[in-house]
Amino acid sequence: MFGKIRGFEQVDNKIHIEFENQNVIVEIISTSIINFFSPLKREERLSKAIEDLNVKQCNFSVDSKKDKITIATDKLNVNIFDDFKVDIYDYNWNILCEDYRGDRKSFVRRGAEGGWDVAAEEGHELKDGDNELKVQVLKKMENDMYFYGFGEKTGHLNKKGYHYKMWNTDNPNPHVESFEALYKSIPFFIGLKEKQAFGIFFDNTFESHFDIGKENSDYYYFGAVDGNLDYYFIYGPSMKEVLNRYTDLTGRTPLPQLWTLGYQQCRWAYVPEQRLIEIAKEFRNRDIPCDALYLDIDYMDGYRVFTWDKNKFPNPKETLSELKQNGFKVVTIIDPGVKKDKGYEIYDEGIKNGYFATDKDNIPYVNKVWPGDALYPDFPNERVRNWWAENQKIMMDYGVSGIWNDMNEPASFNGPLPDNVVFNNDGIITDHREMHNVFGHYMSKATYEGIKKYTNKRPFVITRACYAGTQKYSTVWTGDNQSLWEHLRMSLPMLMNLGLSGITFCGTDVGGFGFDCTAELLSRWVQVGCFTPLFRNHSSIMTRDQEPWAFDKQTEDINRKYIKLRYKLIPYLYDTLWKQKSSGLPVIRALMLHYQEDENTYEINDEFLCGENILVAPVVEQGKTARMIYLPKGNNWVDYWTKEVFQGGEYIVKEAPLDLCPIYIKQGAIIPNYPIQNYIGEKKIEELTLDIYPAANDREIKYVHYQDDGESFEYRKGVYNLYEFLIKRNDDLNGMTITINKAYRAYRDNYHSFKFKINNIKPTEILADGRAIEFKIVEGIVEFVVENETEICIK
Ligand code: MIG
Repeated sequence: MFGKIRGFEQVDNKIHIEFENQNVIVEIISTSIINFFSPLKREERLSKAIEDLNVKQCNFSVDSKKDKITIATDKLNVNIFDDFKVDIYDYNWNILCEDYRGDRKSFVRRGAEGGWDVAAEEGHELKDGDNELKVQVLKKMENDMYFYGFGEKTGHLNKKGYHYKMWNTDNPNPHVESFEALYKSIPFFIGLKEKQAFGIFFDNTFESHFDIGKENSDYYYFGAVDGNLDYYFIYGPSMKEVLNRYTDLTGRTPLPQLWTLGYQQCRWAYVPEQRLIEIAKEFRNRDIPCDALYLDIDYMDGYRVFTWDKNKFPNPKETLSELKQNGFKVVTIIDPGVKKDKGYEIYDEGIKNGYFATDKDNIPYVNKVWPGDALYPDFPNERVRNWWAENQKIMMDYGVSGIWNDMNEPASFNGPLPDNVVFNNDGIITDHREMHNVFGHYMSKATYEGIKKYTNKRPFVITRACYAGTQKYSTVWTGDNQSLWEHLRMSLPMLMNLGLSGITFCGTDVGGFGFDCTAELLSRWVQVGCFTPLFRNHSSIMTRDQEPWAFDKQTEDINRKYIKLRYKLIPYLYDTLWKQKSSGLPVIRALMLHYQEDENTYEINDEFLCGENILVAPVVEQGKTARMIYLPKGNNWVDYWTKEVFQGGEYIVKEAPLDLCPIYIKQGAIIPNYPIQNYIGEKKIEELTLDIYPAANDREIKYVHYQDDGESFEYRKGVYNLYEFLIKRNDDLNGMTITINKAYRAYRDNYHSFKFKINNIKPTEILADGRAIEFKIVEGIVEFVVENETEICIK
């Protein structure tokens, strides 16, 4: 297709290559990131995911030998051949990513000759050959490769052998392994080959496909039905570095408000207001912490967005403010579909100003969603986003604390919108094929910016559809799962892969959305939710009640236990999110992100790390009360419940009765804890607890704790505190020294004291700044409190 190389020219960090039939630009973004671009549709890249391309000037060389062009940075070597074949090597010329030279050739699929029509008539879905893609890149598959990322996909952690489609899809059927697409499209993956990792970000918003050796195991390919050839090769060699670089390109999750890490309760539908208030009361009466309640579509007046049904909510402002006094924030759903209804302000304004997507004849396009006939705001257009941002003020003025964006794939009651619906992409007239996958992204962006402008607090937006980069604006949930064990199981690899795709703040509907939950399933699901950044129980209209108390006492107790554990862990989660701002590492992590050298971790679907130091191995099967757990190699692990120490690199069997979720703390970790509160901010936190798991052989452990006001943007001006805790084992390995360093202090509130809880030690004496202090031993854990002392010596 490209033909022979005719010549090249280097302009700054770009190498323009002229091929017989097509021009190409190879851009050196940094020593480890290279962009490969060919303007098959448009002259420019016009990325929707990357807002500020951060080019890091670096030394590189370009050479041309008779059949190839060779580019070398300090980290990578790239050979480019005729037909734009590209081979990428590490610095030592180990191949990382090699273009496939053969033809696309599918595995044999027998049966196409006969029986086809009949089988289809019976309702079987038959694969009708392979996708012909306008843009496509084929890479050679090696036997020992592993593939992760791809955003929100069903199935297992390792995606080798499967085919996925990037086309935001609202499919209400139970999500199963054979689904190629769900609500989100993140055309990014991480490949792991001989322990070296690289990433490929194929920045194309059209329907795209990733076939990871399903069509044929000799190659994998990615491609799209239209658009430019535009992909970034991102070198590691560690997965952590790949993720760091990918999120440097597409952005990271900003610090959320602290309360958003609390427990959240949702249901379709908490109406009328008495029901909402009743739910709030139940939480407080039953001593179950909760920070947020949700209102689903029925709070609106005839599903008109930005309105309230005055019968169900005669006085929303007062109701919300009353709830707020008891620590409940209310999050309301806002769908994109605007009801076609003369006299309804949002509709009238939209029509007057041309804010809606149109058909090819420039007539506002109408489809059916909840309010009946409805129109779709043209979110890719900045004017429309500004208008939508302004509308957020309506909800903020009512006292709403966050906005939940649903149906923004965009979905309709008649399937996907036609290809030729017209959008105005910030000045470029284009169509639905190009804007579909970024519709939700732009809706979240508008929502984020509006909330930010009108509250000056960190916006809480939750979206169902997204594209690469949406993490800058919104948290996500994984849509309409069901109360099925299979869906609890599947949520773990799905969340881990979302994390490996730059989505830090995510969660599933705890307990399952559709179908009826059981007591046992909710008990196990809350044990997972406790560790997911978004911890929200949600269920559909007409399904069985699913609140923490909806079953029996045992289930309620289990919910309380894990929701309370969550509130203890709030500072740990918040620190993890703060660290993520520079590392790009998510909260939910696949094990190999930290244990890339340990191949046993590459296919673990049912364990995950919450941050760096907590390994969670939940039970995800009905009736099971014991399970096998793999503890990764490289350090020891401490059973959170029994404090028993295990060596990494081994499989163990753990008994796990219904109220127990197996949790292991990395030896050497310091986990900060808050006291349990009914909601974030209920208590002024004057004492921070440090739960410490010292390792005999760790000479030095350091943990940095971050503190700020938990809601404003003042931290961006430097208004926060940092505390450094440094633990050194003494030479004889019996005792240790803990140093407390208030490393940075600009935020007014400060802890008055620190409570230390140290596991697995037996001290004879503890000195704080040279003075002997009292300590207790509670259930084998050494406990003591210090105030202004900075050096603690444990003997
Ligand atoms: O399919 O607003 O995923 O969370 O409760 C119905 C009603 C539309 C889909 C969302 C779900 C929400 C529901 N919505």
